[in-house]
Amino acid sequence: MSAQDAAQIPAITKLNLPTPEEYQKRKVALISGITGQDGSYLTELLLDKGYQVHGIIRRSSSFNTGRLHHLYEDQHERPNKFKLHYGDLSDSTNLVYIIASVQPTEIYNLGAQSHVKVSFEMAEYTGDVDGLGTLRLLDAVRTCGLQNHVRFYQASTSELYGKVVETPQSETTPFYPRSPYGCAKLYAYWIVVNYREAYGMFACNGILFNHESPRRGRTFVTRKITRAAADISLGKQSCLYLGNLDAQRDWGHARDYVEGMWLMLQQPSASDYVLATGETHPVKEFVNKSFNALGIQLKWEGSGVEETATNVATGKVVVRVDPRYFRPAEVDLLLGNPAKAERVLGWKRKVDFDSLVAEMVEADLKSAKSLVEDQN
Ligand code: NDP
Ligand code: GDR
Repeated sequence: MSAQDAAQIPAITKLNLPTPEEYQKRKVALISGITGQDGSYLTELLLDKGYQVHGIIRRSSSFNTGRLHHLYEDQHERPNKFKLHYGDLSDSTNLVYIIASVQPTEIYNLGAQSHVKVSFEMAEYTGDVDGLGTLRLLDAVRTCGLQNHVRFYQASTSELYGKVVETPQSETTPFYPRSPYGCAKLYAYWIVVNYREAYGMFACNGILFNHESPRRGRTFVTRKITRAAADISLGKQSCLYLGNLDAQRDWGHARDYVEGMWLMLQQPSASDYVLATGETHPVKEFVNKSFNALGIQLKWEGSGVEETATNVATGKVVVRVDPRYFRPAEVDLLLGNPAKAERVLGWKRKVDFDSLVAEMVEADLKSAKSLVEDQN
């Protein structure tokens, strides 16, 4: 048996496929995690580029398509361009069914339990969805006989670096994850590399450093800060409680990063790339900049769990530390080196740290004001 024969598993769905080159001429994307921050920006990008976009959404008793609302309405005008399918990364049969019916040319695996702190409380679930979920999606591609036809993007993460081994962190920096989330994503990273090497799949890891936006989930630190700062400036909230203020992150804008994801799948061959800004900032700096953007100057006092920030104008304490938000193991410092992506993909982030903070604060102030108006 040749190595190529050994790599084949029987395709349960007999598709009448053209050659990979012919197949790739169609532009059909399938996105897991389409309802998340990155999913919504990526959908906009791909629709603008003329793709037909399919997304996997979870059934929920509450509304989970808010970030897609503006695109979904458009669907009535372009019904063949954008379609959502119920599914879950824990359900293999469902993934096979979706891939067989959509026949995507590109798959973006963005679906994940993506909160690091939550992963300590839901470790097994996070391992199942973030780690094994990636395997299920890759195997669904093979089961459909599409392993030579589909291009696959995996949402890998700077959390793989975890404990600081070297900075700046690049594609060659050793991994040392520090959470169940990081460990699950480590499995996903390597299974992507393995399927590329074993089966010749066009599969890429984008090792993305933190990226934020006004659409960022509300429990991640940046959005938690900008929302609270806006509410405090309007007198709707008195104090913001945070965990580790000294952690340093390399924060970029999500819209810039989804462009890098797409670029990775347009290359002649598959590889792994870091996307980062090359700058790092402590959480405390994000707090200061957010309040400053609203005209509030802070005075910091104390240290550790006793540390507080007072609004200089009012004398009121507006930021306190709550150990509830500390993690059992922390990632102290992330600083990425995006040189490979800049050189090979021609990718460069456009939005800098100050503009990111300003955009997020402005958006949260606007929505806080409109809520106040609605209540009046
Ligand atoms: P979000 O948390 O905003 O979105 C996560 C998405 O995954 C949501 O659509 C969510 O659905 C979906 N999801 C969760 N569980 C499942 C499941 N069991 N099956 C299918 N879908 C599921 O994350 P981001 O958009 O910020 O990040 C996108 C990806 O990139 C994630 O994999 C994340 O781990 C990774 N990443 C993010 C970085 C960042 O800074 N944002 C940096 C590096 C990597 P629902 O809306 O129903 O909850
Ligand atoms: P992170 O993002 O863990 O880097 O993962 P998060 O915004 O949650 O934390 C960043 C840093 O801020 C510290 N922190 C707090 N964090 C939260 N969420 N809430 C707080 O109150 C708080 N106070 C301080 C944290 O300890 C941490 O050091 C994000 C996610 O998007 C992952 O999916 C992604 O893989 C990585 O970024 C890259």
